[in-house]
Amino acid sequence: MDEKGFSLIEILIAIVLLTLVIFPFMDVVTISTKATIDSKKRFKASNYAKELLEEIKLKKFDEKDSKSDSPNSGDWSEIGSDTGEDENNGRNNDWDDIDDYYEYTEEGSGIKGLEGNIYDEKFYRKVEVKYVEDDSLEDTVGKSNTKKVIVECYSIDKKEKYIEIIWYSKKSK
Ligand SMILES: [Ca+2]
Ligand SMILES: [Ca+2]
Repeated sequence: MDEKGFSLIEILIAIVLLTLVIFPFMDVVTISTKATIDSKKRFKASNYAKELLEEIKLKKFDEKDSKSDSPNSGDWSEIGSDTGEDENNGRNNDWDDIDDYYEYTEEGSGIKGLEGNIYDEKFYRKVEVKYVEDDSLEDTVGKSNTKKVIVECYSIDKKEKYIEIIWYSKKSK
């Protein structure tokens, strides 16, 4: 055997050792790459959800909420968009109060801008709006001076919910 070269056994041992060293490392790389992609997606999703909530926050508490009259809880409108208000005209054109966003969904389309233009097909948002008890914030069947708004953002490929933001809008009598 040539003392200066490597024997077949030595080469085989070297390959086995390299494999043992490299493979776990590759796993780590794969996992951390996945984690990075995931956290980037989560970051995007949370921004989309916040963006929509900020839009909702700019709206009136209720359809009947105006400066000219001062309605109390019994006079508030039913949850949902109101007569003549069509989402297809763009959220910003027709929707003027918080609960117009009731059951809003971008599932099947993707993130939509104010005028209905789709700008990210990898995510979608959903909104729920309901009256809750003013003090306990528990769900209520009647009307109250508090509305609960839930904005969620999902990834379209995995149907996974990335974020859910809850906001309570309170209207003093
Ligand atoms: Ca409205
Ligand atoms: Ca409404």
